[in-house]
Order: sequence, then C-alpha cells, then structure tokens
Amino acid sequence: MAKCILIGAPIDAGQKRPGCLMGPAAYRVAGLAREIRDLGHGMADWGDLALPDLREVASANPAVHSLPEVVGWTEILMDRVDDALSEGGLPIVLGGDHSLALGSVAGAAAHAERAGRPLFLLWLDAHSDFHTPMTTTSGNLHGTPVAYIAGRGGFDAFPPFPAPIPADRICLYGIRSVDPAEHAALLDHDIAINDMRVLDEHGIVAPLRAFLDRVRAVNGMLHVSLDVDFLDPSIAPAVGTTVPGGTTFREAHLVMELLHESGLVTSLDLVELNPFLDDRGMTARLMVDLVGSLMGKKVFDRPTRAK
Ligand code: B3U
Ligand code: MN
Ligand code: MN
Repeated sequence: MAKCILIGAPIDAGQKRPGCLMGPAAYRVAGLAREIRDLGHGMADWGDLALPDLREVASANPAVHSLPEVVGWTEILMDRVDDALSEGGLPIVLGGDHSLALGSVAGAAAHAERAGRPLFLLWLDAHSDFHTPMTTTSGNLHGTPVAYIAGRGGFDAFPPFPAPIPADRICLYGIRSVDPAEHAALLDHDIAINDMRVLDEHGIVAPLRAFLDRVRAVNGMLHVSLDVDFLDPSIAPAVGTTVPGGTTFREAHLVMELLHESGLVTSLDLVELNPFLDDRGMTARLMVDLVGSLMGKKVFDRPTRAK
C-alpha cells in the first residue's frame, strides 16, 4: 500500500486564464482524500503551499510573464516533493497549471539522483510543453516544463535542473498540439512522442506497456504528469486550453489501470484543472476517479496480469 501525500499547488501564473488556483480546493471537495483512503492506502494532506517572497528575475524574452512567481513556485515545489519522497511517500501535487511540473519533477529528480535510481517521465497531455522561456510566443511558462526537465537551455532564472532526464526516458502521450519551435526542437531529441496518430494506429495500450517495460528493466522511478487536456473536452471541459480529439473516458481509465498494475509510479501531478470552467464538478470528479484507478480501484478484482 502506498503512503500518498497531497501537496496543494494553487498556481496560475504559468498561463493567463484565472481559475487554476482553485484546483486544489476542487480536488478536496470532489473527495480525493477519501477515494485514496477507501482503497486502503495511507493518506496525508500537507495543505496548500504558499508562494515564498519573490526575487527580481529578468526575462530576455519580453513575451514571458510572471517569471518571478513561476521561479518561486519551482523552488518550493522542488523541496516539498523531494521531502515527500524522502519520507517514503507518493507525492500527489494538486495544481494549479502545468508550470508546477518545473518544480515537482525537479524534486523527483533530486531524490532519484540521491537514491541512485533513474527517473522516467510520463507526460499525459495534448501539448508537448517543450518550449524554453526563449522560444515561447504565448509567454505562458506552463508550456515549458518538458524542456527544463530534458536539460534544454534558456532556463537561467531557474534553479539548475538536478540531473536532467535523458530523452529516452521521457514519454509524451496523447499529444495533438505542438508549436513550430517545439516541433523543430523535438526533432533533435529522442523523446517518445505518442501523438494521436500513434495511439489511433497502435491503440492506447501497446506504446504505454513498451515504456513501462523500459522503466521496470532498470528499477526506475516514474513521475506521471497528468494534464486535464489529455482527456477529450467533452468529458473534461474544465481546462483553459481545450484541444479536440483527446482520450476517451475508457481509454483514460485503462491508462490508469495499467499504471497501477505496473506498480512503478512514484510521484504524480494533477494539472490544469480550472474549476471556474467546470460543469457541475464533472472534470474534478473524473480526475478523482482516474486517481482511484491509478491507485487500484477495479470493477472486478482478478489476479494481476503477469508482466
Ligand atoms: N504551446 C502553446 C499552448 C500550450 C502549451 N501548453 C498548454 N498550452 N497548456 C504555448 O502557449 O506554449
Ligand atoms: Mn501541459
Ligand atoms: Mn496541455
């Protein structure tokens, strides 16, 4: 059984639409802690983090906004996620927009480095989030974490990423929106890009199993970053950047069930939920249900498929 630790990260500085900072509260209202506890896991809620005092940091790209805030969140999240892992916990970071992953994955990487284990990253998202602060045209830093994690340049204002994750340990899954600058940079990196073309042809299971096999083969740690827009907007409307053609309810649950069966997940982000845009809490509830599947909820409890 896991010891889950909820870490609220009410951050919306990584994009421009207000509302994401209500995310942690919505997960609590939707019963996330109860869902986890009812499955027999340990559960601690560390409450919501507060933004530390901000430092002056300049951006060379005038489009970038809220850089001091995002740097501040990165520093605090890095420490807290590292702390949670050091206590033997499974940190679940409640966002907040996706810029929080700059800090959560950095914390997981710091811990993995000390533990002498390789860290892998599964990015469940419509977007590749592979901009640097120099290439983004929207100026929204929620579009940059994968580049930071992979060790790309342009992040001078941020703490140096502890042990960047080699491209072949990163798996993008559900991708259907990539900007030209991201596309060009991705061509230079050996990152597994499971866009919708790949998932439509091979199905949702095979590419994920292949990645999980690689994590297992080297006793890796696995950070999963789940962006609400991984899901189709018809079932998950509470997100600022809806992209049609996302994963269905059943596909998303299957992904979570496979992750549970793998036993490999060591940290998790839930990001981009904007409760202000939700329809009677349906997106918050779906995200909680998906965490349930990730933590072992089953319709029928058959012996785990040997793998
Ligand atoms: N690539 C675009 C759009 C985007 C990225 N991540 C989200 N949206 N959620 C950008 O602004 O960087
Ligand atoms: Mn994202
Ligand atoms: Mn996204």
